[in-house]
Amino acid sequence: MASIGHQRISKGIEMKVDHIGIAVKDLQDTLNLYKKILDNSEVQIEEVPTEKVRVAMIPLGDTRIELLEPMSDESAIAKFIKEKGEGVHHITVAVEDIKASIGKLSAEGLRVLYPEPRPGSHGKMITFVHPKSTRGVLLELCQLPK
Ligand code: CMX
Repeated sequence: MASIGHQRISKGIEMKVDHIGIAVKDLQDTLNLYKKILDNSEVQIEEVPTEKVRVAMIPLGDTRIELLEPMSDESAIAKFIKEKGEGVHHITVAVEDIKASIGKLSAEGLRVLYPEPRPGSHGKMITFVHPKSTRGVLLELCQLPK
C-alpha cells in the first residue's frame, strides 16, 4: 500500500512530495539554523548553474527541505527575496514521467514554465508551474534519475 506522501492522482502518474524549497540570503547561516531545528547534519550542498542557485538539501522524514541561495542577481531566487523576502518559495512533486506530466498539465490549461524539462539538482529533470495557475503556489515537478 502507498505510504503517506505518495499518491496516484491519475492513471500512470505516481507522485510524492520530493522537497519544499525555501529562499534564503545566506545558505551557510541558514543551514546552521535548520540543522539545529531538524536535528540533522546529513546535508548535501550543490550548485545548480542552470537555475543560478546554490542549494542545501536536508532530509526530513519521507521528504526534504531545500534551502536556496541565489548565485546571481538574475536568479529567480534573488528576485523573489527582493520582492517578498526570505521564505517558502516552492513545493516540489516527484513524478514518474515528467514529459507525460507536462503534457497532462498543459492540456488542462496550466501554465508550465519549461515545456521541455531542464537539469536540476542531484541529476533530476525539472519544470515549474506558474503560481497564477496553482492558487499562488509555485509548483516544481521533478523526475528522479533512473
Ligand atoms: N511563489 C508564489 N508566487 C510567486 C512566486 C513564488 N515563488 N514567485 C513569484 N510569484 C508571484 C509574484 O508575487 C507575482 O504575483 P502578483 O502579480 O500577484 O504580485 C507573480 O508571481 C509574478 O509573476 P511573473 O511576473 O510572471 O513572474 P516573475 O518574474 O515574478 O517570476 C516565476 C516568477 C515563478 C515565473 C519565476 O520565478 C520562475 O520562472 N520560476 C521558475 C524557476 C525558479 O524558480 N528557479 C529557482 C529554483 C530552482 C531550483 O529549485 O533548483
